[in-house]
Amino acid sequence: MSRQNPQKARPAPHIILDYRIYHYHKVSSTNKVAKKIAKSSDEEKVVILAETQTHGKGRLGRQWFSPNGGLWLSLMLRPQITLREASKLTLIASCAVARTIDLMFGLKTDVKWPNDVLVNGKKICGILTETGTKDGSVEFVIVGVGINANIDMKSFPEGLQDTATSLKHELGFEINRKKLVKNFLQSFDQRYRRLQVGLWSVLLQEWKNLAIFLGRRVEVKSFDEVLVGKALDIDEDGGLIIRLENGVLRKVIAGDVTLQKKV
Ligand code: BT5
Repeated sequence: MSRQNPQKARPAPHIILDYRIYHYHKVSSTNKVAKKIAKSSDEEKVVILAETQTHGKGRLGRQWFSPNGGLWLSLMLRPQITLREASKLTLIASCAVARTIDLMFGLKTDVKWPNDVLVNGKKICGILTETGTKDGSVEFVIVGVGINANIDMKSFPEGLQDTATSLKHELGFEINRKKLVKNFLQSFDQRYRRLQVGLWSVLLQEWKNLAIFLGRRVEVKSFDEVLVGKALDIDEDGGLIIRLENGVLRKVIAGDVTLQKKV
């Protein structure tokens, strides 16, 4: 993959479909760079790609480990959606990553609500969707996608050794990241276009088909609450519906899901 040196001005873009891709050597966070562009221009379908991030972000202020060899990118889009619908972009991006990994490498992938793609039960990709609003309407959406591509297991911090994996580790060889970007963008764009023409229910069904935790007993940490119950469904807004042990149904809009062993 060709590299751009760090520089203040934007590097020359590569074009894939109608996305303009700006490839940086090192940034703090691709989401942060994409957000700056969103706020200072009326461009859209901009992709910020970086070889490494010094302050890669997860949800809720968590850190995202982003060494060389991974695929760290953010899509900046201006969809006609409400704030409540922004999570739909996380779900379609997860499907696009899962299908791309499956088609390119034959690896079986699962998705975990709300923003993970797993291989062999371990996190290979995380997605961070952020929105910018003006007068209550969505002005832009940043979909940040981190895929552990050519990363050696031994380079992951100790805390991630048991929960994370990489394509290199699963396959035993280094993959072509340029092809991965291209295939992911094609896959994402196909779904993004379907979303824009009202095919959300088809897209949601695709995501559900990849979600192995549905129908299983889960623990959900949501804000200050810990809920245990059966993960029943994902509703039209992308919220998780669980049936608690006392039979009560609850909808969760944000949180972390862990599969429980006992049924
Ligand atoms: C996420 O958050 O999974 C969202 C990750 C989004 C990263 C992309 S990279 C490009 C773009 N630019 C950014 O700055 N971010 C996006 P969350 O569900 O909160 O998970 C975060 C947790 O995952 C951390 O607290 C760690 O436990 C774990 N983690 C950190 N780095 C990881 C990695 N490389 N692989 C797997 N797990 C990781």
